[in-house]
Amino acid sequence: MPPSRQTLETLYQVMVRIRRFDERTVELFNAGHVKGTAHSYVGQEAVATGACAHLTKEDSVISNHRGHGHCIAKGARLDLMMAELMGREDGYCRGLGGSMHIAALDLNMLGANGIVAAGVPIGAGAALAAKLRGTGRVVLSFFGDGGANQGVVHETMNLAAVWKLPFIFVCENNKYALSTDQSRTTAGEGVSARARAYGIPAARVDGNDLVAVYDAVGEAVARARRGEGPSCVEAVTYRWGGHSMRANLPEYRTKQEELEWMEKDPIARVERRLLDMGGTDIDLKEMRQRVEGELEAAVAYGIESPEPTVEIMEAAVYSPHARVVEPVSRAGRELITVEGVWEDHWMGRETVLALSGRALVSVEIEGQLVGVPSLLPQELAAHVGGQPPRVTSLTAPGPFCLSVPLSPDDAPSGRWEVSLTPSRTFCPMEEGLSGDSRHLSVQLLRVRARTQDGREIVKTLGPSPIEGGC
Ligand SMILES: Cc1ncc(C[n+]2csc(CCOP(=O)(O)OP(=O)(O)O)c2C)c(N)n1
Ligand SMILES: [Mg+2]
Repeated sequence: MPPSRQTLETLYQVMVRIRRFDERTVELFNAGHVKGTAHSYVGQEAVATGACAHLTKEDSVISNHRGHGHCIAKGARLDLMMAELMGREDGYCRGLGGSMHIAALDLNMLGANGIVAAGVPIGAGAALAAKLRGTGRVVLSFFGDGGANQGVVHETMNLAAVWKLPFIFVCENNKYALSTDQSRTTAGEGVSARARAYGIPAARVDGNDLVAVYDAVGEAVARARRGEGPSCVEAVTYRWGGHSMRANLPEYRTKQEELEWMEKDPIARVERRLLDMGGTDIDLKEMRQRVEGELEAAVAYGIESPEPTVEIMEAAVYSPHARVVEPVSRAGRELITVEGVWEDHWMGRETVLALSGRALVSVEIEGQLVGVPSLLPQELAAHVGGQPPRVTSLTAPGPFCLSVPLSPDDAPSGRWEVSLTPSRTFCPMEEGLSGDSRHLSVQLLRVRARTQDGREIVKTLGPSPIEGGC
């Protein structure tokens, strides 16, 4: 059934929100506010809007790299999206994901995804969960014409059909994958023909016509809710901008082609429909102005939001280590995962001091160990000039003072290199540590070098220096 005037007005505003959001994003990207990169959805607004119009909050959507329109159509907040694009703490993913990883789980927006077509099997997993739990929810996955050629799309079509999943494949065929024309990469008649080969009903529609998309996806959603299985909708459309805001690709489309598609502007088409249904230019203007106000507030929200703290970032990078026995390593030792990480960490933190200039007779290094409760003298070895470990005297664990005698043979080139290396592997489990190697480090605080002529050169270092010179 075609949408009513009221529905069309609501959908018109969604389309304008999408367009203005991405037009503003380009400006913010050029001004350095939007981090990483972003892919504009301008030109394709009818697809996300018409498709998501049939979904409830409980239904899921899974997106791809060109995901802003999908998020907005699913009801995402512009301010949280803007903050995310700007890498700010108040963003949907605390500023850690950026444009290509926006997820709004409260809306069952399961995430954008930078891996082409990766959302398709994940979405089918969500559809399988919905089916097994009998929730009556449906899942809709967006992917591009380039994504359609990924193997996972075929695998997913096969299983979705076999298991009759409540799943809708929405392929946005915008004619290009990066700079490559679809005709150069796609055999046969494209994704809808392929879906039919798996017994999945498929429609190829004008993706710049909101009502055509609305009708086709409406049927697909109804079929999924009846328990009859997946459908595929291929929406033929066009992106007005370049592949991404950062992409610097050679010319691959003609100006004429771009202009022809801009004349098929999906928003202008809805405006004409609304005017035919009795709407006025004033109504349209009011709706656009409302969007403008919301957008400006969203931009201000993003700019005012703080950058995520190191604690937020760390918490997203590290996860608790599971005690898993790994196969015997090449060195013939059996390491559990955490030991491997720990050992690797030590190796990565080898600290080198480069001293040059006068002839030195000794160097004393003061520092502190972080994350290691105790250390025996022989466990922290000093190497001088790449020679075998040198016996050193180490006083006190925690803050330590390491004294290294030197001889002229150690630095024939006049450059003295002293590196500190823990000489054994630390097993956090055995030492009663938490198993979290994050805070393990050797920090150097001060170096005192004694010269042959009896002088002392002192260099005070920062809390975690790698190199210091006297
Ligand atoms: C698995 C994988 N291969 C390649 C890329 C690089 N890449 C990013 S976007 C893109 C083109 C995708 O084209 P399409 O699916 O048609 O989506 P569109 O950009 O046209 O919306 C490619 C090849 C990637 N991100 N992931
Ligand atoms: Mg494409």
